[in-house]
Amino acid sequence: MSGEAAQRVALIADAVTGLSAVPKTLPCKWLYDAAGADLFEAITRLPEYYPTRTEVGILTDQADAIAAAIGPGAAVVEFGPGDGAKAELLLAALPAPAAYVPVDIAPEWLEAAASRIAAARPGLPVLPVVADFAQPFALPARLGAAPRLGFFPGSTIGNFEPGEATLFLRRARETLGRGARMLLGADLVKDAAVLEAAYDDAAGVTAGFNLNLLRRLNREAGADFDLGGFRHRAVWNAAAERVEMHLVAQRAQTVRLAGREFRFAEGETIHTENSHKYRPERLRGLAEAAGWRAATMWTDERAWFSVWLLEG
Ligand code: AVI
Repeated sequence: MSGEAAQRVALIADAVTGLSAVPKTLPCKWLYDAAGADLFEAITRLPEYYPTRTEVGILTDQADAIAAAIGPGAAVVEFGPGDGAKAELLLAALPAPAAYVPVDIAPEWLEAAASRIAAARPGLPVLPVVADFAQPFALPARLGAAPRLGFFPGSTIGNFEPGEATLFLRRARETLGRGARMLLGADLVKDAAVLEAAYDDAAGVTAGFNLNLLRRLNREAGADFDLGGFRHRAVWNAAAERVEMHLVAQRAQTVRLAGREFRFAEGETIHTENSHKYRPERLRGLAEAAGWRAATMWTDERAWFSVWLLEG
């Protein structure tokens, strides 16, 4: 089976399971088809979406302190590199990095980061690895004994459930090996209005990103969602300390997918994403439960975002 066909089978299986559940849910990883990836890119530039520019601000303002803490000769292993922009910033700050290893399951996404870093840092070995970074994977033998630095920016950790986040950090520690370190970006708990605006922007880009999931199901899973029949909702769940994205049925309706019928009552939702926000002590506990020591946390002047150096 081709990679694309296997993806489609997995998407249909997840959709059937998720739409049969009570309450209905769909895994957020399916938000990122080509259109979804472009929409996410647009989200990172929105005035309301503070995480990207705040994290970039920390990586820029604290570059000297981060570089001093990490030291020379690090092999930077980035989990899900996107366009590689943050790695470019980090690699420019670090003294004599040994190599850059972007890791992603989608080879076409690795290409963007790999070529960006190859152009920005000629002479630096760029060694892409195609793998599901949430699972253990093998690092290129060419890294030799270079000290490993995992890099997981963007608060993507927040899209995992806390138990999954601990599991991810534990596996990353195994993959990186003894003595490795990890630079981790995590969004912090803050005012609900700031959080909800970041996930429900005035221009409607996040709404488009969420609804694109239904478009994808229509195209790749043969579903017949009426996109006008659903509306985007972002809500801060204070008890669980997470922003939730939902698609809310605007009227009672029935949707067909993979030969089945899924009924929606008016107001019923499909829960499409959780974006967990952390308090520093909670994040520290999570890292420690995964076997890391949370050595240093850098933040911005509003304490909206955190960048952590974890030691193995
Ligand atoms: C990729 N991830 C860290 C984003 C977030 O903030 O949770 C995804 C996102 N969803 C809506 N806006 C951005």
